[in-house]
Amino acid sequence: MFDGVSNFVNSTDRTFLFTLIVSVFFLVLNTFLMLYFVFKYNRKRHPKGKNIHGNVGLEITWTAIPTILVLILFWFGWQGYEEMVNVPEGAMPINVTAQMWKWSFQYENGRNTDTLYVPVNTPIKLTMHSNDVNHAFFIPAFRIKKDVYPNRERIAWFEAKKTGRYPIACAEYCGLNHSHMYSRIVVLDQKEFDKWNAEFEPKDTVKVNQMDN
Ligand SMILES: [Cu+2]
Repeated sequence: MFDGVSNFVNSTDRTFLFTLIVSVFFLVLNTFLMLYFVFKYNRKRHPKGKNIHGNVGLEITWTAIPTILVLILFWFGWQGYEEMVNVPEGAMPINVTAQMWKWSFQYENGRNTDTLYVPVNTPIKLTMHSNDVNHAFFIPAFRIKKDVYPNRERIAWFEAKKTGRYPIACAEYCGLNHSHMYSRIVVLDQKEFDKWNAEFEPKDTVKVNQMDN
């Protein structure tokens, strides 16, 4: 938690932690109250039940507190959503293709890979589509997940903040070998990325095209 591997980690983890704390707090409170009332109002101590008709103060309290909590969660969620859908201008474009059961990535210069290579501290824009069924592109360490469909273009973006290798998974059951649909993202510093990029010669593809003509 809060390791800041991508630009979405801290806001996502903050929302998760807040939800967790609120849930645990009410779980403990409700459990305690339930046991306390079972003990306090059992038949031996209170042989005769009493009818109660409403309590305005209590009703306002148990309406207002959950409403405020839900609105806080909505605010966190909305902020995160806005950040995720607004791709920064000039982000490096990469095409992502999903198919049973692998991911492939295509870069601006035409290079294709099974592993996603990106430079650190650079916004990356993913344009994703599927060749067959529904998949979901998921980088757990980056807190990004997006469904990928065969008939529609899907956009996602992120900015890696630390170099390293992180798993990419498919988060939508897509057939027999869904559980094997893993890949990897390799985040390189700018120098290493440029070196990796220079390994590829787009000329090769140009030659093939010329022959076709
Ligand atoms: Cu899949």
